[in-house]
Amino acid sequence: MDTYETTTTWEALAQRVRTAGSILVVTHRKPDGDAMGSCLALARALPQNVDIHLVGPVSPTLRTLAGETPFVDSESDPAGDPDLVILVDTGAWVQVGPLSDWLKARRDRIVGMDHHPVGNDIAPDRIIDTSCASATMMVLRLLDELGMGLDGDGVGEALFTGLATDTGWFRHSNADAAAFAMASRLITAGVDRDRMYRLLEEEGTPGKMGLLARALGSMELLFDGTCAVMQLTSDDFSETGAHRVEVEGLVNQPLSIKAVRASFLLYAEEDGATKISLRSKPPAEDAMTIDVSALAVQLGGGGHVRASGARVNEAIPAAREKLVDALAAVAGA
Ligand SMILES: [Mn+2]
Repeated sequence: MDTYETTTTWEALAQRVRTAGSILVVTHRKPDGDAMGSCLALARALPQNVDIHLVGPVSPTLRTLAGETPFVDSESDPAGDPDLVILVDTGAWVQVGPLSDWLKARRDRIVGMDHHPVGNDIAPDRIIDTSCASATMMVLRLLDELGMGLDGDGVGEALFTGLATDTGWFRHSNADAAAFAMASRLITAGVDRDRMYRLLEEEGTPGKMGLLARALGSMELLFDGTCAVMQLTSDDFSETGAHRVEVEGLVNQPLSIKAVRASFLLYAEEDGATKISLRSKPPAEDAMTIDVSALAVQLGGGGHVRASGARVNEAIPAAREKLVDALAAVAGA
């Protein structure tokens, strides 16, 4: 990994955005609520022609969130030749996947905003702030710098989506005073919290419940019950009729067990590789803390201390062995 730190100022970043004629927004593959919310907020708020290019899959929920705001969901190169590319909610080559060559050819036009601790030198001008609970918090900072604030239809809703989903609806340890202050500002500006909760959390499918049942059924507790490991095979997806994007959130369930300090979900991707979601609890008295971002990096992925992800180019049993080996070094002592 490259040295990953802030290389510009908000003033300079805002100036580059202000003077660009056309803008393309890109984010990590398989966009989550924060990635999508960041892209939508920029497209809805900025006065220029702003295109959004995503590498999917994009969940039905996030499609609903996008509503009338257009976006492209494709592994092909973006169309056109924008003056400026804004890379948001990631800065890692592995996360932008099929867009890598296209981005490399436009390096001097890329600016970045990210709240992850690990990344690459993709955007020469970037702001990295791991204290931000969500990337949408950084987008709001940019909009404030540009003097736009929350003006624009659906901007507040898009920003709220990133904040709410990346904090687990204000339950995770990153839901700090700044996160609540931003939520307060958004709700004061008219964001309908109840409507957002319904839209994001209560419009799921029976298939997702089926996946949850199978994930919980597969759960094993390792290292004196401190680590929960669950898995979902290709058959689990085909037999429940659930889509891969519907695993979101399932990994958090075992954290409700008192002794569990970290939870892991391995699931089979369509190409046979294994995706691993990693979560851990914040520090507590007399309890071990597990930095899952360090584990994820060992497995070729990355993320935050309490929430990370990795993709291993092997089937579940081999990926699981790698995970448990890495875990033994921190939890098995
Ligand atoms: Mn994020």
